[in-house]
Amino acid sequence: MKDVKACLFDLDGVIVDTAKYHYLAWKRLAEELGFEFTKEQNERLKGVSRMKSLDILLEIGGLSFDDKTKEKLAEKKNNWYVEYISKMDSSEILPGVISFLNSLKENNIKIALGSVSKNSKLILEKTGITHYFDAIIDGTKITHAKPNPEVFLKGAQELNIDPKYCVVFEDAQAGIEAAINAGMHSIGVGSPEILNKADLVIPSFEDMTIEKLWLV
Ligand code: B16
Ligand code: MG
Repeated sequence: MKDVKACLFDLDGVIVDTAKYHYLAWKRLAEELGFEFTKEQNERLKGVSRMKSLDILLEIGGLSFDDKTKEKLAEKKNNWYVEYISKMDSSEILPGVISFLNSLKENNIKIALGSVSKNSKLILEKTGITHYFDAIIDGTKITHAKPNPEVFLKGAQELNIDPKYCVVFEDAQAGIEAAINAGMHSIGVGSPEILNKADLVIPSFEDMTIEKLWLV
């Protein structure tokens, strides 16, 4: 599509690899609760909200708790996670991202964040890229998780751009579905097998150019 007016970016797995810090914090919680949590099992938590992630973790451990205890456990995990991401810096931005953001600016294409993470602003601040974003929609602004299109529709609304001129970058299947549900174009970042519903899949931003936006 030649007339792309905005690009909306997922955060974890697209701009930075915070999945490793989520994993460390969930693993620490699992160990405290007396069970093991593997890297393979962590795949199930990618792109999933914090409370839904906790439900999956507890299901893996064969445990169940009341809502109040679950809130406390999620808070404990989040405190550890925040401790890890507070040490992040610009070196953790995934390869090719900055150069692509710069070319969007040069081409007057708007930039928005569409992440379910409630810690998005802290991550953008620590990695020094907040100024690139014309709109930031994160977990604090939405009530429905992906594949619900809310996060991307709110982004387009804040930018005042029709969804049909928007392109979403996502690493999770649910995120690509959210883009489709929003009536937007999508580019998957990662494996074509997992992201088969996307209009185009790139292995990383090192392979991304403005011209590729015309292909979606
Ligand atoms: P928080 P994204 C998602 O970020 C992560 O992929 C997911 O693993 C995490 O549980 C979720 O954010 C919530 O994060 O606990 O920081 O609110 O991929 O939507 O950028
Ligand atoms: Mg993601």
